[in-house]
Amino acid sequence: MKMTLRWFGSGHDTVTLEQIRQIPGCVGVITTLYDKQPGEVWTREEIRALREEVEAAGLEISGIESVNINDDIKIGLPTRDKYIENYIITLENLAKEGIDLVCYNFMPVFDWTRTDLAKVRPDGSTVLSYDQEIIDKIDPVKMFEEMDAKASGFMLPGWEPERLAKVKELFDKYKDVDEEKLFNNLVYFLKAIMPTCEKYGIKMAIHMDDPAWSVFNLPRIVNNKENIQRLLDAVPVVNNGLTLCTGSLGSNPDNDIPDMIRTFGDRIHFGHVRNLIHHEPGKFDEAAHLSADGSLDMYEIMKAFYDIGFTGPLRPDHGRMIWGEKAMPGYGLYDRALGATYLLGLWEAIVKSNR
Ligand code: DNO
Repeated sequence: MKMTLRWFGSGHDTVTLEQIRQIPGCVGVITTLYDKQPGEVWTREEIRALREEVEAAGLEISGIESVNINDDIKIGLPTRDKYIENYIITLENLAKEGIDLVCYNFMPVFDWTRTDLAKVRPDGSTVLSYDQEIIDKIDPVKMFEEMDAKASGFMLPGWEPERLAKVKELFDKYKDVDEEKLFNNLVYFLKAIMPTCEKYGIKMAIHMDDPAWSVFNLPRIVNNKENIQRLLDAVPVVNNGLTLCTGSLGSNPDNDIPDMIRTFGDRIHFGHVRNLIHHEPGKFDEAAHLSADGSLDMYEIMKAFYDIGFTGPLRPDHGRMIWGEKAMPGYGLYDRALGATYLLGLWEAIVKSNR
């Protein structure tokens, strides 16, 4: 396991590479070209500049999160082939710069969804939270404005204003896309890019749906053991793999995460580890990484990663906002650094007790 931290790039992130370098045991960043629109080609020069910046700080790029997928691919429009071609060029350019891990998601319209980005916990920290009852009352067209208004001036990952300015049109474009179509469109995309991934050794790591159920009646297909297994079987090459995200899967208490980690084994290329507190079905708050602070057992999760011989990058996912930090919701330095240290502590204990 390789400990990493997500970094949105200078100009977007309040956290610096120099700070990340000082988190003990953190060897790399998971980053992106944050200004790119889904479907745009990433040039080799742009990727190289990013890589050189990260390496100059004594870190590596351990993977990209995300190269986002254009909606035309998810919808299955004839224009998808052009965007897939662009995606392939981006993958080749990444590979030529030594990057071999790409996280992406296949959620229609909205990426991860929350109803509160700064819910106050009893200790004064703030966290992201989700309440299905609130979602049921929101007009989806207003959803972007709501998220944007709560984001303290930060652009949230996967919530590109340019794309979501046309959210009504987007919903219309998805109106005939059910789960089966979305699944087939994902398989079409994967089959088209796999030869390139196999040639260059690129691991594609799909992110789980967050939360792990349909939001605004949009289809969602990557959120439980059965549908994830179906996806792995539909394109049965190791390069078609997963970002195992405990916070996303864990939003549904029926998901047995350690069991899923052991089941998917070497198809897991990237780990997102985060804790949350379940209140009732459809209602949860994010929490500190510590097992005792939430509903997930971090020891069992890390042990499952150990048992599958996981060697890929793993990162503490969303943290609480603590100690007065002002940063992108979920992505402050302090609590994620605490999370990284805690997860590394669990890992050390697991490794040593297995000697
Ligand atoms: C939110 C993240 C997601 C994730 C994408 C992956 O904080 O978990 O935005 O990066 O869904 O494509």
